[in-house]
Amino acid sequence: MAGSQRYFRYILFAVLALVVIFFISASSGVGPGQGYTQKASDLLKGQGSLYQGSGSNSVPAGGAPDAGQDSKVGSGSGSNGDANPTLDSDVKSAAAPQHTDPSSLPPSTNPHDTTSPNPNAPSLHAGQTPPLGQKAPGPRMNATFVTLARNSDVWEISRSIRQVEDRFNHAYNYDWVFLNDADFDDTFIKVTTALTSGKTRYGKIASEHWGFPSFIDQEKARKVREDMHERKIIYGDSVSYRHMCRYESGFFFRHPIMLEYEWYWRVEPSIELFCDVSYDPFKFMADNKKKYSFVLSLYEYVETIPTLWDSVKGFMKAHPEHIVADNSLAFLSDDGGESYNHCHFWSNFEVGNLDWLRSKAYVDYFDHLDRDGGFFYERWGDAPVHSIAAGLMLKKEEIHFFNDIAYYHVPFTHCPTGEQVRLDNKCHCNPKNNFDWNGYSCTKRFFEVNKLPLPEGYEKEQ
Ligand SMILES: Nc1nc2c(ncn2[C@@H]2O[C@H](COP(=O)(O)OP(=O)(O)O)[C@@H](O)[C@H]2O)c(=O)[nH]1
Ligand SMILES: [Mg+2]
Repeated sequence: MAGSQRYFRYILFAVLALVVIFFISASSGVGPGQGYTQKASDLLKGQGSLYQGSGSNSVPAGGAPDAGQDSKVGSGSGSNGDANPTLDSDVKSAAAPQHTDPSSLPPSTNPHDTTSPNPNAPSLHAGQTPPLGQKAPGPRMNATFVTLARNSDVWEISRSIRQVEDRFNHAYNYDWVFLNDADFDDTFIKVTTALTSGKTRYGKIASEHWGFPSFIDQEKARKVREDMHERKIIYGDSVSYRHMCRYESGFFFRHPIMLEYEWYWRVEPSIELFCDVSYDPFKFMADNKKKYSFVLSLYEYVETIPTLWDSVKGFMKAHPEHIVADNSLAFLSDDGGESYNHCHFWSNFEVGNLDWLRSKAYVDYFDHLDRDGGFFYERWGDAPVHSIAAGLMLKKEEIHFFNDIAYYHVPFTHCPTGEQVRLDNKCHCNPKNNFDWNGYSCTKRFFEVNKLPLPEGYEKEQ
């Protein structure tokens, strides 16, 4: 009896030892984003459902919730026609949104801390993207990809999705929201659902968000389109392009489906991603208190926005309370705000914070611009509209340049500066095509305004 008790004690001891070894190895395992994961999981304790409060019961300004094909659920998970669906269980485990409160993080004092790639952050070591089929460890943000598209864009958006999935999302499985002013057809839904690893959702845009507001003089708008057509201004005669720009400027973040999220990554048809994204950009944004980001910047085509800055000045006068002290006015203007230098972040790529776009400051700004009519009497693009907002209403350090996200949208390429970054991230872009240090880019100005050190090796890539 004494002998069998001894054996029992040995076995108990061995089991305990195994449990201890398991916990030690689990907590010291090396994986992408490991440092962040540890820190964030502490922060996440007790905050799991905060994101639900980000407006999911609201309706968009100006009316009833959007009608249409909300929430067709992809990834073979069946479909759900509710306007505010609950996540089904297998999707939930893959993409369970969680909320990190960035304000609880200590402020950074080192400029490198908030650059990407960050040479001081061991957790962001490149080249560690999990192999296809393997999930990245750690929490997920309450985030989604978002694409505005027509049914005819299906094959072009498929190319984009495939690249985003292969380079990043296969390991993270974030949701993907598709928005359209018409009903999505079966082919679009079938093909895009098959390509994405997270949940897909399809929303129809409310007609009041995609049309002429009542205060627009149709005759005046028509004459402008004719004139722009004569002057061969790109998309100058297009009504739908104007609706698109206005929608991206003022409404996509208020679509009922988008109200459920805190972060978005905008993806357009026919883009390319040339490098692995070996960490979670949403989490990077949250952890570093970023609200808006870009990969390419350039000068806007002046003919499309002749009076945009006048309208912005009107807004600044009417709402001085929305202009933050430590802003990026110097990125937008060379004369202290008298005139616009036309620099803007190219908004076909954006990773940003939806709560900021839904803030009173941004909505007041959009409403002011909208009333001035330039979306129809000129051809204001959402890129300068977003950029000016970010430049005036965000603190400098809340805007982020992702050097390590390599990107192409016709006709410009952002290929990361620095050979090691490109090798680590398995990039296939030619650094000679990088637009950043070209005279038509505003990226160098962004670095100057923010007093950031230029990325290593930029001189060789000018
Ligand atoms: N649903 C819908 N999407 C549109 C329409 N026009 C453009 N888009 C989308 O809006 C985004 C910008 O349009 P795009 O043609 O790429 O403009 P560009 O990048 O400025 O040349 C893309 O995601 C398009 O798919 C439209 O009339 N309806
Ligand atoms: Mg495009």
